[in-house]
Amino acid sequence: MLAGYATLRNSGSEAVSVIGIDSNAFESVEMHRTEEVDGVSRMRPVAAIEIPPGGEAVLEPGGLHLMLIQPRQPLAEGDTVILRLRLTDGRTVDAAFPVQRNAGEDPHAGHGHHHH
Ligand SMILES: [Cu+2]
Repeated sequence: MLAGYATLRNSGSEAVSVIGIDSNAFESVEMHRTEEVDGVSRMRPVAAIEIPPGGEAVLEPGGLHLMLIQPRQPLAEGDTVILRLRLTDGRTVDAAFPVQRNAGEDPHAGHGHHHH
């Protein structure tokens, strides 16, 4: 499993929320938030990621992130995967994510390696 990190920007004048993510590159993509509870970090699915008008939502280790489940093909560092973000207003936005090893310290990020 891979974890996805990015900064999502909203240049519009109204808040938008990402309510789902599709990708041809993965069996499924989930949105998660890592929370620390009694010193143990756990991740929980979130239904939406809200981006304020003129603002951004940061997907980062230890916070909001994407779980990229079951790549349809092996991915290597330097590859780019396209994720299609579904927004509350019905729009979709394609975002390109570069594949990196060890993108962060999130305990779940460590599962993102593909061994050949
Ligand atoms: Cu997760």
